[in-house]
Amino acid sequence: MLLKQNKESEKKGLFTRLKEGLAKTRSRFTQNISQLILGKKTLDKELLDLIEMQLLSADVGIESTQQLIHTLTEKLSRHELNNSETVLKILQDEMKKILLPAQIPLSIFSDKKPFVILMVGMNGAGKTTTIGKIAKKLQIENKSILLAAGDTFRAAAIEQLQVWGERNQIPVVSQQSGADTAAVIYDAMESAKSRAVDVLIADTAGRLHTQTNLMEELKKIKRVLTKLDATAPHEILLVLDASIGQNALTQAKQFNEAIGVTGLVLTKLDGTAKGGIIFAITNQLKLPIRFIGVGEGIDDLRPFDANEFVNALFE
Ligand SMILES: Nc1nc2c(ncn2[C@@H]2O[C@H](COP(=O)(O)OP(=O)(O)OP(=O)(O)O)[C@@H](O)[C@H]2O)c(=O)[nH]1
Ligand SMILES: [Mg+2]
Repeated sequence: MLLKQNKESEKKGLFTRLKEGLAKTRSRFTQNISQLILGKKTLDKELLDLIEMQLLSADVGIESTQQLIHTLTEKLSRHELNNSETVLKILQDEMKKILLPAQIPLSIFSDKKPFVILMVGMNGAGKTTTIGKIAKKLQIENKSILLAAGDTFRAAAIEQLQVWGERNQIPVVSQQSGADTAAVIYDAMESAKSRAVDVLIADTAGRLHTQTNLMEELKKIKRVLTKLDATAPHEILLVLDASIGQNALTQAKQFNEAIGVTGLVLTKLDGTAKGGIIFAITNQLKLPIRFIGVGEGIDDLRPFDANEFVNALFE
């Protein structure tokens, strides 16, 4: 009984954090829409036009906006929009429908030993810190973990991972700065195999996507991993900074074309009013969103839940 209560209050606490994390997007996006809808006495085409404008200016994207407006327009013509609350409810339900296909959590398959996660993304997106948070979560699930310090370009990057690893008793395979990334990751993979480690998470550098050699390097890492396990890497996680809005979409397309992304992490949703980008990302990329980041703490990286996300945007 007490355990159940604890679980309930824990869940409530996490939802509150999610709500807090999404405060900026809520205050400049969904709150405006709610006010528009609830403040309007007549539910007509004009109202839908105003909603459409709000959606577009919040980076929701043309496709998702059209989908949302289309549903509302149909219901309006069928006289099914009786009151403001209904409009708001239908809008939220449609938003959940758009996001639901992206709600596929990361699963670690135990027949892959190690299960290899390759972390990619532009510099500053949040790769290294996200590795720390994911590793902690997996450690709590009793999985053994090894990290590969594959970002050998930034001098501080290797140390950042080493310090973190020491603090959390998670081993880190590294070489000196400037070393070949693919070689570091290959070494780490050999080591993970010989130690029968459950999960290997490999960090990489994130230089500008206009420099084609980053993509070439990532391809090389993939090839090298395949030599030790034909099915590796088992997950290529692209970390995207949500606060860059539409640019995140462009980046994602480039990474996906070059190396085939299998999952997304959307970070820094807490620092931005551009949270609407998640609709455009889901609609256009059709990739699972494994985690969303709404702050710097470990609990601020959470598995993506479409219902919870939309509820937090409107509450
Ligand atoms: N507010 C907030 N900050 C975040 C989030 N995720 C990451 N950060 C911060 O973003 C900054 C950059 O994160 P890193 O993990 O170093 O980014 P990176 O992708 O490894 O960057 P490079 O190593 O330069 O390629 C750090 O200060 C993180 O604490 C998030 O969800 N919310
Ligand atoms: Mg890094």
